[in-house]
Amino acid sequence: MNKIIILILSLLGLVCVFGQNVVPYPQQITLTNNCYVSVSPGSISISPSIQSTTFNIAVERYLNLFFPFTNTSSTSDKITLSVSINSDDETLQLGIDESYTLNIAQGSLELKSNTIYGAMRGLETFKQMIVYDVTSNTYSIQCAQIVDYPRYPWRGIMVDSARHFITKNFILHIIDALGYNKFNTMHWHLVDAQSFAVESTTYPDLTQAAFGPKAVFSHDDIQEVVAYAKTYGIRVIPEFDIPGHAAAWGVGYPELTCTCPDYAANINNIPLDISNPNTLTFLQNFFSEIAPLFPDQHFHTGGDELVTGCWNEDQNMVSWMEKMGFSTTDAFQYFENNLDVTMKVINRTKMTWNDPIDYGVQLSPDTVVQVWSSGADLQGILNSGYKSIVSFAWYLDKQVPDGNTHYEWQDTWQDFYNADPVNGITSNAQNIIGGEAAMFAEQVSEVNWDVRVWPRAIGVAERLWSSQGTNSVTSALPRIGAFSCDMSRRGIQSGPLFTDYCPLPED
Ligand code: CP6
Repeated sequence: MNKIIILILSLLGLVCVFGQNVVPYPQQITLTNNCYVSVSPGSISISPSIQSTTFNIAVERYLNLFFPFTNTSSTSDKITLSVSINSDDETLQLGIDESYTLNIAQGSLELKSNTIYGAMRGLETFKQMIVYDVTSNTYSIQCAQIVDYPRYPWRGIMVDSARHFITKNFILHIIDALGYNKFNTMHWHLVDAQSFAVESTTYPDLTQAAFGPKAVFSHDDIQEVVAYAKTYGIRVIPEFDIPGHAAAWGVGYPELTCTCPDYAANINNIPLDISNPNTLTFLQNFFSEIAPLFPDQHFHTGGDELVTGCWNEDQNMVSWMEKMGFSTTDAFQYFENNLDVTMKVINRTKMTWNDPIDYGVQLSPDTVVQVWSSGADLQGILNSGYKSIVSFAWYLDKQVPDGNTHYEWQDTWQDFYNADPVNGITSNAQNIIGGEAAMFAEQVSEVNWDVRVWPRAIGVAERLWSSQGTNSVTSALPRIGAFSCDMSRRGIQSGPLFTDYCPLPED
């Protein structure tokens, strides 16, 4: 009976939210007409083929997400989602297999993947396939066959907890939202000019530059964040932004940073004093302490917006560069080379922003370069053979991206959605390994983080996961709108894209 009502309503166009609402849109989705599986709170159980504590956490999470409205008008037959996972290898690293297939038919729900991480992506899709109908107060899933895998292996958001401290709990909340969007990378911009919020046992005075005694991530906090992220298949990449943006290092250890009165008005301008060999030793010791907390292979060392004018004004730097016969570019090169040695010591692959290359510095060929400047720069960097992460079109702190014709309160999500990494790229596109939206947080704290990031970053999530041809703003609009509503039901303050009705469970 309910099925008939649903069918009639959908024909009338009153309900237009069936099945196709998955975000990011799957690579292949074949829907079966007039076939719906009725489900209701408590009717679905999940049976994985392997025993995995990590995956079980994801299973429990999704069982709690399937039915936001519990006071429904009907019950339905019990049904099991059988999850078969080929490998119990839980290694989480760049390029892991995140593919899955989902088969939804009358009396049979099947999810298949090669890894627990693929199965997690499939659970998210399955959750999104469960559609609540507000009129009949029932849930159903349209029968479908889904074959899905990501377009890019690196899909991230940069979280800046240095401009405003973000509590550990809010970091976990951010990770929830990333997982819902099938992002797999949290790039954690931990230290910048304004604060140093990472506990160090080797150099305890570093946290003199924290905003306050509670505004510090302990080693335990970091381990908890990394472990939590793993239950979503999310890698956590730390960034320590050097040699520029380094003022915070100098609060507890003044000998580490430069003195340049002409530039000091902007705290972002203060770089490390690299003329002192102790600075390099200090960094190596500190990174050796911190790296084990971040098991991912990649380690971001910033490199952006170095103010060489400050180097040219600092007495120690000036006499050292003279002694070495170094230009500021040579000095920068020397520093990046030294960081490469440190990366070998801590067994990590370096990642930087594109700026060293702009300065004429040669990065080691395995460096992952995150491009925040422009597509023209990206093309050159790809041609030089560097694996690249695209960010320039996805600056969440800019109210309106360059060339934008929309207003913040209307359609800026479209600019994020339309920014395909390969736009304007004519060669070596295979060196693009993904992208990241960046939330630099000078004017963002926990108060406005969600609404500044979402729903715009949903567009980035789809751009990085879905096929290149999934690029119609018109067809994405109702789908992403419905998903944004779904996120708000899950406690993420993601705003609407257009007029719609998004009742929350407590309404
Ligand atoms: N902070 C740091 C920032 C920015 C960068 N690095 C930034 C600069 C210009 C824009 C957005 C962000 N706030 N450390 C550059 C990567 Cl438009």
